[in-house]
Formats: sequence, C-alpha cells, structure tokens
Amino acid sequence: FIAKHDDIGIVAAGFSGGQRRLGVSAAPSAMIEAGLLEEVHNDLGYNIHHDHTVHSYTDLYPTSDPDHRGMKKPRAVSAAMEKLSQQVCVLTLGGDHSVAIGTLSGTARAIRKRHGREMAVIYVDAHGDINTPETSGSGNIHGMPVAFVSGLAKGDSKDIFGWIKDEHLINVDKLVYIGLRDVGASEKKTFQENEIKVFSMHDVNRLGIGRVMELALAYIGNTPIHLSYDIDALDPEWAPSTGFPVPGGLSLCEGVFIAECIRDTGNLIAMDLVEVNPQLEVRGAERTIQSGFALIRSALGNRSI
Ligand code: EXY
Ligand code: MN
Ligand code: MN
Ligand code: MN
Repeated sequence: FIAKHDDIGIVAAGFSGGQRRLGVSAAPSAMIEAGLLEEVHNDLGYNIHHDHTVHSYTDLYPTSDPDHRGMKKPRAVSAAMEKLSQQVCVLTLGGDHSVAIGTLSGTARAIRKRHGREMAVIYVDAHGDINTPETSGSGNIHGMPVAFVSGLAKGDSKDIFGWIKDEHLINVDKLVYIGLRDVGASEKKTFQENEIKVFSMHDVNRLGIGRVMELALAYIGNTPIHLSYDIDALDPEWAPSTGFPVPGGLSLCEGVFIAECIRDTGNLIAMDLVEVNPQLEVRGAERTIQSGFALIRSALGNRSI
C-alpha cells in the first residue's frame, strides 16, 4: 500500500463544523506554511497530488440548519463529509474529527471496490468519538464519527447522513483504539456491547506501548489500515493547541512509535491528522504543529536507523 508507492494524495480539509471552537480550520494552512508539503516531497520522497486548496466546505452549508436529534449543524457536516468521502486521499489534514466521517467512509468504500476487502481502523485519540446523537451530551458531531461510520448511529434523510450506505461502513471487529482517557458512560457501554478493542492510557501505562502495538497489530492481522490520528491523543505537554485537551496522554515518543509500527506493517493506506488548532496558542502552536509533523513523518517515512 502506501509504502510501495511514491505518489501521495493530500487533502486539506479545514472543516470545523463538528464542534464550536474557532481555529481548527486553520490547521492545514498552518501545517503547509510550516513546510509540510516540502517535507513530504523532499525528505520523504513522495510525488504529491494536492489541489492547493484548503477546503472549508462552507459553500456546502445550507442557509438553514437547525439542530436535529440534538446534533449541531447536522446538514452542514453531512454535506461536507459526503463531499470529502468522494475525495479519498492518503493523507487528510483536518479540521475537527468529524472529517473522519468523510475519510473513513471514503477509504472503506474504495478498499471494498478495489480489493474486495474490509479495512481495519486504528483510531488514536483521548476520546471515544463513538457517541450517537442520542447519547451525546454536547451535540458536537466530532464526538460521533465512529458511530456514524460503523452504522451504530443511523442517518436520516440524504442531507443528514442518509448518504452513508453499507459500502461506506467500517467493521467494528477490525477497529482498534489507542490512547483513550476521556470516555462517556454510554460510550463505555458501546465498547463493551460491541466488544471493541480498546487500549486506554491505563493499558498503555500497564503494558507499555511496545506490547500494546504487538497486541493491536496481531488483532488486526494482515489487513489494509486506515490510521485516524487525533492530536489530542498526545499529552497536552506535546500538543497544547487543541480544542479538547485531556491530561495524562501519550508522550510524543509513544505517539511516534504507534505511527512507526503501523508504517512497518506495509499495510497503511490512509491517515488523518485532526484537531490541531493553531489559534489556541497555549504555548505557541508551533509545538503542536511540530508534533503533528513527527506523526506524519513516522507514518509515511522510512526508518532512518
Ligand atoms: N465526548 C465528548 C463529546 O461527545 O462531546 C467530547 C468529544 C471530543 C472529541 C474530540 C476530538 O476528539
Ligand atoms: Mn505523480
Ligand atoms: Mn477525536
Ligand atoms: Mn479527541
């Protein structure tokens, strides 16, 4: 997959409608201005396919978008993610984590069509992101992407996630979480009822990241992998500029190790990097951006030693 090709499609999905803090839509341009494309091209050696546009998808926002089943901006998020789902790229720079509705559904469909296979998902996050509209306390759709792409939350009309068909769905039996430490009671119930493989921060601390990755990759087996990486999985020490930071997270070293282990499988097909918010400059967004670079470099690059 990625490792065998020297072409890479990159989409800048500066979408922020899945939550209510300003700034997360500025992440792709901040990363590109900091030299991401040059690094991926010159240092990692890829031919980049990129449309030199930061998509905010605001042109797809309807004029009226009242809450529906408690969801905030349901039609805007749905329309934007229907569009992103069709873009199917190797690297997607978010944006808030609602972009995973677009990226996961798009990659899942593409892998089914091209290879007749179901893909695995490694979801690295402080949060579960598996609320349904009914269990969400906030109504923010960036807390719901996994529910929608796994079919645990159903869409309604075409303009409210009704475009998500079976071909877009991920299989929860091939889903692994790493880094969780802020999970709601109903999310916990969902994990238990669906026997979803979760390596929380408690597990990382107990087993060590080396053992966690052995177990995670053995669980998935030899399967194409979509890596959905929320920068807030990292400890706020390493990623302070993010909307929903939670203490007690992964060190940069652990976060990088996860990406390296996945890269070394040769099965990585797509990666999202989301929730960098350059406008929340707790200690300068530079630190968070550099951490994001390190994760991308480790997932896409080759071993230097
Ligand atoms: N679980 C909370 C909610 O559903 O609103 C918080 C979700 C935060 C989601 C972050 C980005 O990963
Ligand atoms: Mn080319
Ligand atoms: Mn997330
Ligand atoms: Mn998160």
